[in-house]
Amino acid sequence: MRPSEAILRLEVLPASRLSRLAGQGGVLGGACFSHPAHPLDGAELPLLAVDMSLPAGEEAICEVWHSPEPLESGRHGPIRYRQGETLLFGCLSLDEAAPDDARASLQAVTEAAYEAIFELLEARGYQTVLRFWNYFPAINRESHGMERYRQFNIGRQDAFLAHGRPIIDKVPAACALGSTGGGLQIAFLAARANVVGVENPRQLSAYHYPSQYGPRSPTFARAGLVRLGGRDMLFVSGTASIVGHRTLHRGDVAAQTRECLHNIAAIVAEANRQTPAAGFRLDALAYKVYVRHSEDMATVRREMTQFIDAPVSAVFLQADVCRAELLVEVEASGGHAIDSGIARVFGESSTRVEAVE
Ligand code: 3EB
Repeated sequence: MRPSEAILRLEVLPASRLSRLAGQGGVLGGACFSHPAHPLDGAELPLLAVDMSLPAGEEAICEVWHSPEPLESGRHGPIRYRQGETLLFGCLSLDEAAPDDARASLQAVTEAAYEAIFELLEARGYQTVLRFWNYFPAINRESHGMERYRQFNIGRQDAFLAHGRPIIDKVPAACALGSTGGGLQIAFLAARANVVGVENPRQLSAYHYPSQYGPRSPTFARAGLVRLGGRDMLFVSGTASIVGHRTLHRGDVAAQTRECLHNIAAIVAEANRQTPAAGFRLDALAYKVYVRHSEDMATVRREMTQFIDAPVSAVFLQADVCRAELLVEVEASGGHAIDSGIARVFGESSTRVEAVE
């Protein structure tokens, strides 16, 4: 199967080449990252413009999801979405406004955002989410006597509960990172298919974290496993230097990067144990790497190069991670087609990578 025919394909491209997508069918949607946020004119497509810095000298970059299914666009409240027969991609940006009750504004806007998403998915007959991406500014700042990431966790969990969704075991893969500016931004990929949650034997499931990390445990699985168009696909959540529920290697970004990758390797092994025929491999995944301090980019890239030891697609971004002592977080996905026509390849800074089948 050529990548253009794969039921789902991830393309990583510079924002300057986005316009060439406009006349092209088959775009579900995606997200672009730059500082400041890149103005996106193709408003017809659900493309999220996220204010997030890249390594010095790198161009604004976009992740775009493609599907060959006949697609149609729609809006539901604040959500822009595009769907085919089996896949739906949506995104929204909401400004924080003080609610008319005692809730923190981020908690309230998060709950409203997730409620809108679940309403849309219920209306369109998409019950399963493969992946959520959550971005909002000042993720580690305190207000209302609580860190904002913890406020976000309350709002997210309340929306799951309000829609009768489970908050343990059968929960979607996700990530939550601090953007440089803008409101709450969420992107999601949903499917008309059964998704199986994958947990990491090295880590306590996040939905069982003890209350020292906040009054509500975060509602996400370590990974989601799905079979679509005859292919097994894996969506690995943001993964950090956490073993059990504890942060390891405080202040040591190289060791934290290695721990992240050990965790992803454990998740991949667990996914392969659950679906032996899938044969997921670390060197066949596409990565997104969030580094807290831009001066640590080179160290993180070096550690990833040594660990993975193969050219893979990897987007590096500067972002705050959801525990103040975490310096790096890595997410990944695989099993879908990957077309990384750009740079961000280990070892070299601008090599063309062939589409991975
Ligand atoms: C962790 O393992 C690191 O709240 O959606 C990773 C992935 C993290 C997703 C989320 C948070 C989330 O707890 C943080």
